[in-house]
Amino acid sequence: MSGAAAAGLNGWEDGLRARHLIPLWQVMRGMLPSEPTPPAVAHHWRAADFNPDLERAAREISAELAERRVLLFENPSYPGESRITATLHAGIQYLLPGETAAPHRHAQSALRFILEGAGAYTEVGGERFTMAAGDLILTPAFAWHGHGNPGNAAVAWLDGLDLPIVRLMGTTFAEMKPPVGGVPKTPEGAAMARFGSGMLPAEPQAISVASPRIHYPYVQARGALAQLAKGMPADPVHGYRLAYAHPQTGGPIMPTMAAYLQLLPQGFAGGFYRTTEALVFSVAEGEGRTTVIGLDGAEKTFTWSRHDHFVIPGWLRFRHEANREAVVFSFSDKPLQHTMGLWREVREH
Ligand code: GTQ
Ligand code: FE2
Repeated sequence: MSGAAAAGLNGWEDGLRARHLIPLWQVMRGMLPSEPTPPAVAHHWRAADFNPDLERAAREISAELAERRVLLFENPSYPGESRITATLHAGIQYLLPGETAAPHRHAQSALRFILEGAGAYTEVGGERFTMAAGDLILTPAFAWHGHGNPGNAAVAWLDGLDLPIVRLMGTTFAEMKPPVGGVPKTPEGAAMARFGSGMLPAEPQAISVASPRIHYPYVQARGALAQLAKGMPADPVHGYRLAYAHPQTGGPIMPTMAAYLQLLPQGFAGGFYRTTEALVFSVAEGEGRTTVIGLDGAEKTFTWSRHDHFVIPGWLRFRHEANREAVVFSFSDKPLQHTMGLWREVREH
């Protein structure tokens, strides 16, 4: 093509842009890389680093004023975007004895993995769920929820929300004031009795997209892992890993987020692995390290212990090792990927 013709073409193409028309042939290669190139990076937040900041937040910011006293984990690749990966929001919520966080509801789904302190509660859809360390408690989309700590020790938990997904779809609705007369109450223990014993209501039930069980106590999940670790072979990548399940479907607990609890036996040296799902990890017990290989081939090793958090964006290679027996909680965006036919994994060992 002659220079003059190219210039004419460029002039026309620039003109198109000014009229909000984009020539796909200029941008298509960038839209269709041969494999995922996540903008997010792997990152590690040490409990020893952020714990003093939670305490300072507790001194300086009342839970009432804050509505939710949360320190968010923001991915270094997304400054100002309050997200830990492209799709997920994560942070530590902290509540002092006697504090409450008023009920509200929103389109976003949430999960809470309890780190510290017992006796606090979350109220979901009018039912109270009492927290113990290591429990998982869900807040399905649009369920009324508030938190309270009537105990005598501070409580902290990991919040995981699908906020960036809902933001992307432009479907955020929220109500910050409960209806007059309050949210209708259900007695404590009802959800567990109906959905959490391995039995289900015998009469036909509508199946909600989120698990109606809501509460997954640590004693049960941890006990199952301990039992498996006594005699079953460990998975070469994940050690002993169980997924929290929707009791009626056997599928993930929520339409956008899956969650797992895994035990890595002492001396475990996992094989390298990658998956399209982005994973946020919370260390419940023990010590170990996770090695991640970035897109640029650079290797990072996170040496972690209890209450540390780290994120592995999708499609980065990683492996876990444990010096001492470790139990690690994680959550991800797998269900949405699975629904869209996008989820993949590769085991490299
Ligand atoms: O506890 O209701 O981390 O609404 C972000 C938004 C927690 C909550 C978060 C929320 C909450
Ligand atoms: Fe909320």
